[in-house]
Parts: sequence; C-alpha cells; structure tokens
Amino acid sequence: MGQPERRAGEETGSDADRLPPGQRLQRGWPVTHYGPVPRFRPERWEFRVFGATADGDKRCWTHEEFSALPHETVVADLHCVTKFTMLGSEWGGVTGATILGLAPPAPAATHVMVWAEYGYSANMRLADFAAERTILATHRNGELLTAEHGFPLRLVVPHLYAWKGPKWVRGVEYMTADRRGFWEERGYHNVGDPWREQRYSYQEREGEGPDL
Ligand SMILES: Nc1nc2c(c(=O)[nH]1)N[C@H]1C(S)=C(S)[C@@H](COP(=O)(O)O)O[C@H]1N2
Ligand SMILES: [Mo]
Repeated sequence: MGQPERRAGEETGSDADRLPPGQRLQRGWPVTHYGPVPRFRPERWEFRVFGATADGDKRCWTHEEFSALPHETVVADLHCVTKFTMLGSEWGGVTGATILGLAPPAPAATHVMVWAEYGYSANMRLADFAAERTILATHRNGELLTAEHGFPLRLVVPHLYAWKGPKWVRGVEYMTADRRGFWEERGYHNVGDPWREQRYSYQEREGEGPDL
C-alpha cells in the first residue's frame, strides 16, 4: 500500500498529522483579537456584498434575512499565526459558495476583502472564499458564537491562518485586483497558508502579494 498523500488542511489522520509546521495543539478555545468586542445591534446590522458584482449592484441582508439563508456545517481546524491550533470544530453557518451563488461576482473579480466591525479586514483570493469549507459561521459545535468569538458572524477559512477569518463580519467586497487587509498591511503574509508556513510578509515571493 502506498503512503497516503497529505493535503493542506486535510481533516483526517492523527492529531500530529493535522498540525501545520511550527504549530502546537491547543485544548480549549482562546480569544484572540485586536481592539474591543463590538456590541451587536440587530436593527442596525446588515451584511453587504459590494464591489465587482456581476450586475454592478450591491446586495444587502438584514440579520433576519441572513438568518434565513441555507445553513450548513463544516468540520475545520483553526490555526493562529501565534502558533496555537485548535482541531476539529464543527462550524455552522452560510458557506462562501452560497454567498457567491446569491450575489455572483463579475468575471473580472479575482480577490475578495472581507470586512468586519471597526474596519478590520482580510483579503484572500476569490478561490479561497469559494473553497468548499469556507464558511461564515454563526455556530460552533452546535452553539451560537459568543460575542468575543465573533457573534453574530465570523468567517472561517480552514486552509489559511485564522487572521484571515474576521470575527464580527459585516460584508464582502469583490475586487478585480488584490489589496492588503488589516494584518496583511502590518507585516503578515498576503496569502497565509499555514501548511507552507506563510506567516510574514517578508517571506512573500514574487506574485504572492501586491507591493508593500
Ligand atoms: N474582527 C477581527 N477578527 C479577527 C481578529 C481581529 O483582531 N479582529 N483576529 C483574528 C485572529 S489573529 C485569530 S487567531 C482569530 C481568533 O479567533 P478566536 O478569538 O475565536 O479564537 O480571530 C481572527 N479574527
Ligand atoms: Mo491569530
């Protein structure tokens, strides 16, 4: 029998196999973010898709409307660039693919910026947002997210470092060129693949990010 091939972010195998290089296992769920925890005001909350949409229009969902979108679950690990990894959470919510289906991007769109409260943002390739297990999560392990973990909505992109998953998400901007988000402007890698240990922007190679 041949040696099984290990693919980035694969959710099978032993715990050690699921740990990207330089990461250590974390039991429990630490809280990690920059700045204060925003207060959720349901009547003012909306989720917006804007930028390079197929029809040029913005799309907007109230909290009630967003809550009625198709709910799915994915099992995925969380890899923080500060080196802790939390394995095997079940995230529930609306997949990136669902959003892309409901609000299609223009053919020229190549990247997205995911926007959160207080202007936090994270950029990624459109393909990262469209990936099978990318999910705008409302729940973890069947329970509603708590405020400090991103309630009412956070992004989980299992195959990228967790800073690429904004908590308190409010919208997605479709972009026809790459642009750096909050941490990507502040020394973190533009792509952020934990399996390639793409932690810092000085590691970026030609084509991996816009000029700094
Ligand atoms: N809005 C916002 N989202 C954020 C962050 C942040 O500073 N602000 N930090 C990111 C980082 S670096 C990590 S590791 C995860 C941590 O998620 P947790 O606090 O639920 O463990 O949230 C990410 N999402
Ligand atoms: Mo992080």
